[in-house]
Amino acid sequence: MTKNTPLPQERVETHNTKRLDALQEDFTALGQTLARRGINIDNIKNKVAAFSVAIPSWGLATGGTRFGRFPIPGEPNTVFERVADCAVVQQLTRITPRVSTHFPWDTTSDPAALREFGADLGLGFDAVNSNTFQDQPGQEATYKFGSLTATSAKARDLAIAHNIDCIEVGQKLGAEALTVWIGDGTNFPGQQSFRDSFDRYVDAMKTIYAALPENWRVLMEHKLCEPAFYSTVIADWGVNLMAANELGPKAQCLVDLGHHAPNVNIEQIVAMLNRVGKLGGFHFNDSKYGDDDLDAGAINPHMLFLIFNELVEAERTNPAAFHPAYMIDESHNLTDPIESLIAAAEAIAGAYARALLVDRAELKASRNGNDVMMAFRALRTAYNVDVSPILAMARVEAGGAADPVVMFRESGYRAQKAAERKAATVAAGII
Ligand SMILES: [Mn+2]
Repeated sequence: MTKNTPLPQERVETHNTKRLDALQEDFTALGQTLARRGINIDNIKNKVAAFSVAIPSWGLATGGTRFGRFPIPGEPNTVFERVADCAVVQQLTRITPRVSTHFPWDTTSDPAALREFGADLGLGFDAVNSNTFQDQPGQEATYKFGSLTATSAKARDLAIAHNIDCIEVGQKLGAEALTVWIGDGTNFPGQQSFRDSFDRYVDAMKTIYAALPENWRVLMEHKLCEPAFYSTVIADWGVNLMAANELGPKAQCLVDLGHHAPNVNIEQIVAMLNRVGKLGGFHFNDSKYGDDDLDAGAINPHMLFLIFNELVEAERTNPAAFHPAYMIDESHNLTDPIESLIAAAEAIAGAYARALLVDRAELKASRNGNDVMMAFRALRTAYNVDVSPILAMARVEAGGAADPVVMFRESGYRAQKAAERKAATVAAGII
């Protein structure tokens, strides 16, 4: 239990008390259904209770597109306010105990105080994210034509130094990983040599890699396109894996669900990266067209399930080597970010719970016997289960809310913050 909760915990208890009888009934009924399949519902609930996913500090403010942004009253303006909002998500869901920070957006003069502020609210700090995709005021060299892959040695050195700074701040926060995503690429055929750009990336990353503390990892995130639209230096998992292999064991690949070409089989990528020990982590979101950063599970919950099916299988195959960093990476343009993060955390945990319900023995036997329909049914039977009573029971037992979005609305938190916090400035669209 945390020392401080952003919402009065008694209100959560009152909310839960009203819903406990119905929840117990639903949980018992589902337990009986699962027992007929030889599954102990408490085992699944315990695994779900042990599951966690980090939330990104930047996900607490209203997102936007290059066409504009529509801030809501009461959204956070400082990293401390963002962490405070993260604590609300954690209090109500109990599966988001860590915050992933982003620099320089989260720069503070006192990282130790930020760490203490988080700890007081029951929050730790996950991977730190560097930002070399935009120039900062007064920056000595521009990233306009690239950062870690720039032809300008000055720009490369600046980008390297920034990543090393991120590691140092991350250590003060108690983080153990650096996430690197670069926007580097080209918009015109001929603009740069694909090969030289990649060489410069690997060279730059070697310096960053050498600065990693012993217990740290660097998570390298690929992305097909945007902001560069002709070519991207780290465009796909194959190129990313090449780089990670050149760097060493502490370099792993990060899979953001929106960073692939349409219809790419992401669950297969998961299986292959895990096979070579390079599956570093995930950025969960959903997409319809590209890097849409829509809420996880909102568009294609089945894909999320299939990804977790691979993750559960990977963990069973080699539990000692399995520790992917999970983070939600969404842009909340229309909803209250706290509500979206709550819903996403639930969708992610739900996909995990369903994947735990897959009859692995049946699946394996069907595969070996080339019984295609039964192999498919092993997955589909698990996917069709409504696991919400398991999620709710795990949450309530941990002190979270039976219905976290409703509880959040009942709390009046946003209205209270709207009165306390200064209004965010409206960001004009830049097309
Ligand atoms: Mn991402």
